[in-house]
Amino acid sequence: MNRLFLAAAMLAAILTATIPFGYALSPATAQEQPEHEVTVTASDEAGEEIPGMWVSIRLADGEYFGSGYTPLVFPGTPGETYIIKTEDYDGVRFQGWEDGSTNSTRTVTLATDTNSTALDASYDLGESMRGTTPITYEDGGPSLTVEAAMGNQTLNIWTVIDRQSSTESEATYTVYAGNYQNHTFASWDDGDTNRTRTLTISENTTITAEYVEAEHTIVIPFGAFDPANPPYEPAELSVEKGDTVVVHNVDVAPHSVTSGTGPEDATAANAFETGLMFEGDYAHIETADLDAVEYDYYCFVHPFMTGKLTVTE
Ligand SMILES: [Cu+2]
Repeated sequence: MNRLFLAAAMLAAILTATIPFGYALSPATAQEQPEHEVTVTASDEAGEEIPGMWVSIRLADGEYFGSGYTPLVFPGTPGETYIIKTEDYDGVRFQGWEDGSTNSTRTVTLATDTNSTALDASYDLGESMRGTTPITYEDGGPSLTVEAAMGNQTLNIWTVIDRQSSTESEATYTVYAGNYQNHTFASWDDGDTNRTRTLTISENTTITAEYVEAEHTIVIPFGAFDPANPPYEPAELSVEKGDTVVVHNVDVAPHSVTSGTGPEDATAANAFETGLMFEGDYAHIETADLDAVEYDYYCFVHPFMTGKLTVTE
């Protein structure tokens, strides 16, 4: 079974079970019962749901509210305005919303006479193919097979193959290798270290993404939702620029690692953001594009949870 579909199905089940009365995404709604449930889904041209598209949400004043992968459900406040932004993902490109609007950033004011809002973003899959390894793009010209391994262990990782062009004798593909649990992408078997790469082939070809254990881990420990308990372990971590930090939520509550000092920070989530992480979830923070400075971070579900990540040259 497709791992992402499975994850999305589980996520949907957890969201349905957890969100309506369990917690709120921001302090603004924490004091109130959520009265209005907002669902953001993604679908392709044929109307098939696409799980795993990244969506972020801000309040009308620009304050960061939260983010996560579709299908995303969040408790909203009637009458409140939310700014919802979709992101393209390699060959998968945003097309428009179910109301016909085509701006990837959408402003929605929640009605006061209904208690749910369903938003659906449609995407053009183009010539792309999404799935878990091993996966083969085969359509006329030379085929490309993507595999993944750590040592001699075969991995089933999330990947996207985007076909740029093809003839009978030659094809050009862009491929992407995602991170997986506590594994981090190291290189392709031909030595290329770009996570996203474009290659032109003239015969059927197999390439393997090679993984290593991530250099650093931040665990969100059991009980982290309680201010009396440690929020992150370690709460302060120093890494070398380029290292990957794996975040693992072992708590029963959903959490995030969001850069910034808190929801009122205008730069919140600008440097890094895991999105909403449920029990058992992993996320990865890539530091190659960060500055060599100290970053504060917090949890957008529980802003009292804070930590520091220091990046050194
Ligand atoms: Cu939290």
